[in-house]
Parts: sequence; structure tokens; C-alpha cells
Amino acid sequence: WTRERTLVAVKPDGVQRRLVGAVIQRFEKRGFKLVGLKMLQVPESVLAEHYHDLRRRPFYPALISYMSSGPVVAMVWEGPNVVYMSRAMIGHTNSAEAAPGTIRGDFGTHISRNVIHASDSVEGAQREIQLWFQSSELVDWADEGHHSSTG
Ligand code: YYY
Ligand code: MG
Repeated sequence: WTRERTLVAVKPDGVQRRLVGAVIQRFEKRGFKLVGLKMLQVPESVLAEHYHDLRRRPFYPALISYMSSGPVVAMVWEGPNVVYMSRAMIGHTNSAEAAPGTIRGDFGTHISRNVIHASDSVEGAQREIQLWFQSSELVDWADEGHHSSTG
């Protein structure tokens, strides 16, 4: 048994549009536990590693420049099935195809301005969390069960 964790990042357009709070609220309301949180200008070396699999795609240079255009807010969320459920919560990559009620479906404006990142597999999440966070930045706090599911 291992605690499942995923990397979520509000991208530069989401920070510019003041969507950080709305994103955090959705993950909290879903019952996930926040174990890491920071704002940062993502180094190009980190972006190159993060998007390594996309390096030959035509949109890659624009993607790197967009992700470098301003700060992002990176988080690590923990909970059962958090990787799969986060992907469902963020919705389709292309905002035009993202269902209403998903983060991209409600806030995304374009495939290249889609507000948020979330890891797409458990293995990918472990790799991304190690890339983006020092282990000392992750906080292992005890869940005392005071969840709010309303509001
Ligand atoms: O995981 P996800 O973000 O939903 O999509 P990926 O296929 O991993 O692509 C990463 C990132 O690249 C996407 O969020 C926007 C950008 N991108 C793009 O600008 N144009 C595309 N045709 C595909 C992806
Ligand atoms: Mg992806």
C-alpha cells in the first residue's frame, strides 16, 4: 500500500486569471489532502524534462514559452485514486472538448491555454513530483477527519 499522490499545477494563464483559489477549492471539496504547495517560475530545465515526451511535437516551442511566461502554482494532492480522479476533474486537454463542470470545461479558453496540469498516470505522477518538489517540501500531516463537504 502506498499513498497515491499527483502533481497539479495552475499554469501561467490560470494565475493571471486569478483561478488559483477556485482550483484549490475543487480539490479540497473532493476530499483530497494538500501535501505540497508553492508558487514558482518553472526553470526551463524542469520544463524540458517535464514535457520530454512532447519535444518533437510542433507545438512544443510555444508550450515551453507559455509555461515560462509567468509563475505557476504547483501542488501535490494525495488520496485514493487521486491521479485518475484529478484527470477527470480537469477534463479534456482541448478546452473545446472539455465537458462543462470540469476545470478546463469551465475555465479553459484554448488547447494551448488550458489553465491546469495534472499527471496522467501513477508512475508519471511520481516522476513529476520528484522533478518539481524536494522531499522536504512535502508535508505529511495527520488527517483528523474534519472534512467539509458542503459550501
Ligand atoms: O496532459 P494534458 O495537459 O491534458 O495534455 P498533453 O497531451 O500532455 O499536452 C501537454 C500540454 O501541451 C497541453 O496541456 C497543452 C499543450 N498542447 C498544445 O498546446 N497543443 C496540442 N495540440 C496539444 C497539447
Ligand atoms: Mg500530459
